[in-house]
Amino acid sequence: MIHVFHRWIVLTAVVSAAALASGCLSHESQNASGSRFVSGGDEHDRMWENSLGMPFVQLPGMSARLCIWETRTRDFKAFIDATGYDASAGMFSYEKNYWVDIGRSWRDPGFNQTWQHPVVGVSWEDAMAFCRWLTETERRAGRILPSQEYRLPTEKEWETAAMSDPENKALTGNYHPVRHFDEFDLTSPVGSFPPNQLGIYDMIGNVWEYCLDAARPGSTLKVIRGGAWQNYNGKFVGPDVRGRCKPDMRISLYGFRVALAPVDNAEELRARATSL
Ligand SMILES: [Ca+2]
Repeated sequence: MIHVFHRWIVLTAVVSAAALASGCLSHESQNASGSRFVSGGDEHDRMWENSLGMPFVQLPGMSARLCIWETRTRDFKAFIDATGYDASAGMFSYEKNYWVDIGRSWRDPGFNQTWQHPVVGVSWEDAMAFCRWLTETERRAGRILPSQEYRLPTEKEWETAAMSDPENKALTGNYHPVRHFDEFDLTSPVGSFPPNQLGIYDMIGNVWEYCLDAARPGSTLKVIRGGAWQNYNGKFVGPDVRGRCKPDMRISLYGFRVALAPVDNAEELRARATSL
């Protein structure tokens, strides 16, 4: 049984004052390093890829599959191109030591992103809209069954993925640029760091990841997990770190990861999430 000690980080408005004060963005460009699959043996055999080239693995003991990558800019662009969905307004970006809304969006979050980087500056609601579109698209194409759907992972699913590898609890991932723990000053292309034992990447850092669940009983706030590229220690980044956010919040620290699961399972979990 996985024991998780949740460290709460309140991120209801933007981010904590400490996190804001600690941030320092540069504007260096980054090249896509290419993504690495787990290859060979059982790990490779149980990988499944959807129409956008998003690979999924089965979560042990659960009915859901989870994408091994955070959702990329290329994935979100496919959604925008197909639907005309407007995710352009109200995004907070880090400008000269302040988090402000100066009209940036996921396309231009204030630093260079390739199509292989995780999308940032999209809200929980945007992520849910992406999942609904992908579900409808792949059902029509026969890629998934009518009894399956894409959605955000529940916390239980996210924790199963993040905590599956005790050795991977160490702070190996993309986080704070000033401390130079890693080679990336900002976001990194998905899959740039070693995967955990399930073959899943970037559960630690890079971007905070939305979960399906409400932050607490009766709350409209949503759960975010794992920390992001700007965070720098165990208080703000790691597989057991938990934060909360408004569902319409857009900021260049937040992104998301997608699960594919049976509809019945999703409805049950969604009902549980909204009734908490
Ligand atoms: Ca992450």
